[in-house]
Amino acid sequence: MNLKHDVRAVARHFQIPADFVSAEPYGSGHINDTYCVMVEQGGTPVRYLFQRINHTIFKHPAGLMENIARVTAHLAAKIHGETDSFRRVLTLIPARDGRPFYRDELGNHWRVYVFIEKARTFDAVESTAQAFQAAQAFGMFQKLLADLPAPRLHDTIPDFHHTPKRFAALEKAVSADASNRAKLAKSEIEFALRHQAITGVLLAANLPERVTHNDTKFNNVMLDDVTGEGICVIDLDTVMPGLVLYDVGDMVRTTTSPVKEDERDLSKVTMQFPMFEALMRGYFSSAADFLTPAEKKFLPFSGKLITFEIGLRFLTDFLAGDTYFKVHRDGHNLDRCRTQFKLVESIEQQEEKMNQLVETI
Ligand code: ADP
Ligand code: GN1
Ligand code: MG
Repeated sequence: MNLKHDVRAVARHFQIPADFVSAEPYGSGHINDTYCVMVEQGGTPVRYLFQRINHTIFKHPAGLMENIARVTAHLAAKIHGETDSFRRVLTLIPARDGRPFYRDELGNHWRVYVFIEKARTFDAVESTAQAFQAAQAFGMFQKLLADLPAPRLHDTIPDFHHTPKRFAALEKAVSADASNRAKLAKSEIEFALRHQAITGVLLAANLPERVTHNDTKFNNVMLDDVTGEGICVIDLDTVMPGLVLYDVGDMVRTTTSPVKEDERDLSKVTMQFPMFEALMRGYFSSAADFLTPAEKKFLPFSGKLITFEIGLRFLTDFLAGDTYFKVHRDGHNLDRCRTQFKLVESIEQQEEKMNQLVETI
């Protein structure tokens, strides 16, 4: 297969005592370039996960990797001795020079992880048990990182979840209309403008800053093939100081609708209440002891806000000409925006019931 990058050459720069066999593009992430690499170690095939960090989006890859090295070391120390501990946290393979990444001659930054075997990610949720497991794993991730020693982690993308700034970026993209696409997204733009009032709510609520994941998409947790357990939280580029509600909101966004983020049949997009309930129960099973009453109160709202925020980002990128998220077809970002806004509506319709549920858990 003809790959975009010479992964075999990259592999030589990591501490992998084995012969390179093959590499293939892997996963469905929107940001990095991911490869599954097969090597042969003493006659046995072994897989590794290679990633090229998107440095257009992550401007300081070395600082980002410093975050990831600290976070994974902290998690590994905490779960040391548990069954299967080596599958419960991402493990970085150092480069030959001992750093947690390799910078190639083109300026690309590469990292390598141990491949988590016998587990997989899903782009759409299939059962309440999966929703419970994902939320429990993300809650545990936050809990284990609550005592990460100083210094503060780097902000890998400043204001990542600053919804008012995301809203302002949309307004700018609408007036610039760089790709002459605003006429194709009239009702979505109107929907966005109608919802401006919700953008500043969490920022005004004076909630505690914690170490959070910030990209808790359902496909960023690996579920064990045999037990279904949420075994490992992955995609750590955005682990940085944030609000736990950003994580909860993104779980609600990606784990309550039965279809993928880019589904075109909007009649299928809906916030399934049993999935929300499973998420909340899973999240409380690991996070209940550190949540404050104010954080708890905003759990359902966070689902609406983060779904709206990502919808804004898809719409902004559509208007700007698809410069941020990887797209695979015309109108892909607009399709993604539509599912998000449909989900916001579905959450609005059920928000009272969602609030009532949270009060009873
Ligand atoms: P992106 O930022 O582009 O979303 P991810 O880090 O989420 O990239 O990786 C993309 C996909 O690769 C994941 O959804 C997952 O299926 C797979 N993956 C990532 N890390 C590992 C790993 N250590 N072991 C096995 N699979 C992995
Ligand atoms: C991106 O990397 P990935 O595909 O897990 C994005 C998230 C969005 C998500 C939408 C760094 O996540 O913020 O919510 O797409 N990551 C970054 O699917 O922007
Ligand atoms: Mg991902």
